[in-house]
Amino acid sequence: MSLYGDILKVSILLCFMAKGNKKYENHKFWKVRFTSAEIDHGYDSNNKADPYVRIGKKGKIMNKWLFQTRVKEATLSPKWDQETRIVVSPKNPDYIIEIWDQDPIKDDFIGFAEIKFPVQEELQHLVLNDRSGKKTAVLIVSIEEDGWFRP
Ligand SMILES: [Ca+2]
Repeated sequence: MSLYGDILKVSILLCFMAKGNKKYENHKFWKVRFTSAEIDHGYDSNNKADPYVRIGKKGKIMNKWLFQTRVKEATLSPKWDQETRIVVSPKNPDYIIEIWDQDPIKDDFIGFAEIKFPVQEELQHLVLNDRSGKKTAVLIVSIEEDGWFRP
């Protein structure tokens, strides 16, 4: 009884595993490194900004934010050198990167860029625009493939 029971259990388990793997079929890890930025003009009274970057998955209604850098205070040439690893599904290849200026009450939006995976160039000079399409910053970001995602 126990042998057949075990075979049954193993079969069910394998079945679930196959299903689980199928769900994540062709999902890849990507390493995203935020190096630095050059911001075109100031957002604070000192004519500087306190910039940080965030990356998220583009959504129909809301973006899902996955990672945010530290805030660099009073600079238009922030250097973060921070890295994150994200899992990208081929069905949802659209991501968004934003730069914000941190403020005590309400942060100021500086600019954004959209990226689509797979990304071809490893080192990217991303031009970020404000919501009216005017260039506000250039972001140096390195985006590279980092293997298959195996849950
Ligand atoms: Ca500020």
